[in-house]
Amino acid sequence: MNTNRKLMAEARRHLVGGVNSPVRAFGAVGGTPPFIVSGRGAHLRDAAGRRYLDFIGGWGPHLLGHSPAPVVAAVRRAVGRGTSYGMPTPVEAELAALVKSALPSVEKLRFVNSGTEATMSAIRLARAATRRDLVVKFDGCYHGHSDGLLAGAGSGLATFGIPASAGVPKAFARLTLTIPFNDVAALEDVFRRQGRTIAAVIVEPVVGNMGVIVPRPWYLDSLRRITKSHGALLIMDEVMTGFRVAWGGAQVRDGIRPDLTTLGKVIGGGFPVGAYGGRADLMGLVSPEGPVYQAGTLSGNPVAMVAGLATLRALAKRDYDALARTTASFCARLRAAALRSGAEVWIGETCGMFTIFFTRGPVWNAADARKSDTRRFRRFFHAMLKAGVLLPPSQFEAAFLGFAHTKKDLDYAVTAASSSFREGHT
Ligand code: KE4
Repeated sequence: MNTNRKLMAEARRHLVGGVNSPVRAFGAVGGTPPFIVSGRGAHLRDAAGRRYLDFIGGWGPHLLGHSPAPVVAAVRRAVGRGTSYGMPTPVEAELAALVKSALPSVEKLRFVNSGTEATMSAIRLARAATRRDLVVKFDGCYHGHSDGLLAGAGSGLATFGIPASAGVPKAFARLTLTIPFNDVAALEDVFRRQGRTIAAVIVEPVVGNMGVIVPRPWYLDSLRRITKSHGALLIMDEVMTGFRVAWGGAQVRDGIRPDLTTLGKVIGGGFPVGAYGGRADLMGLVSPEGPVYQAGTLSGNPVAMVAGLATLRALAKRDYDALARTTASFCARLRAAALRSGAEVWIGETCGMFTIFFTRGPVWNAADARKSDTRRFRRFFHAMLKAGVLLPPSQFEAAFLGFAHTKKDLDYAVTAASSSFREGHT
């Protein structure tokens, strides 16, 4: 039995599915995941010594690539002084100030340990601030695994949500309305019916969790206008897009000012960090200043804060316009390769992230994305893996491209994709 299979057999003895997050188990593509032992730049190495060109990037944190020198050095110094104190440390305010300097809508913030904690807390805050209970989310968007956000679309548009996971009480799911992304009529309809009871709309400003689906040009403006006119808060979930699609995230790039923002992934540089923040009058409702309780033993952990600070300081010097151009030209080459091989694909892309949907497209929402041929994706995924290119193991996930991917890496990926499109085509 090969090394990764042996490791998976052992892992399964102790860990559910052998993993600590479901997508890593390769359920959607089959086979055994590589057990990774090291990462450097855009490459990973598994326990069998195999090297991979990595487009998972830790699911988003590694915009600088793996083990970036300034982050490793900063963490080494920090961890030698201690790991966590349960008391305030200077570095927490330093990182918060840097985050605020990039996102003007964030006047005050709170660090937590994951994107899930960030969105869960932002929703509790929105409900307290508006004294309303309902939350609107979008089909295909994922905001972490808190009960209320594991709700799917009910029978018809804008009907009350139904649980999207076992263990979520119907009563919780009913408080979440799920409607299609990029559909202003559906948004207007839900506000016409429930406007006075909607506390907030939470949105991925570029959807990454259905594969990459970009907003239509007018969509986010409509979202801002409609929420404002009904007294509902707009929560922009930038856990994935924050500090990735632009230094200021999608909100600065696309000129939308949300009431609250959630962050994660990049801001921890690979360490467990999430954050929620926004208007000072709203954040002032959070304990200890206000009645909204939220807490965390390791929130603002100094080692994680140092990793985040070193990461953002390095990113502040990088050229995001160049990364956007690199992403666009890479995706154009993938489209051309697919066309040459006769594979019908739609590629959703934005700076630093992309998804190859095996469908003619266009893909403007989750229903479009679900038309993809997941068997074709599975064959393509494994052909790329055989060539040493590691894509996210699901048709409905974003692939991540960062500052560590060199021209040589991307040339190699295009060559591998050309033959993988052909293989998948048979
Ligand atoms: P975490 O709790 O996983 O740190 O963050 C939840 C979350 C919130 N909001 C957005 C927009 C997210 O993308 C995520 C988490 N993203 C997934 C990737 N699809 C994490 C990967 C995983 O679940 O293992």
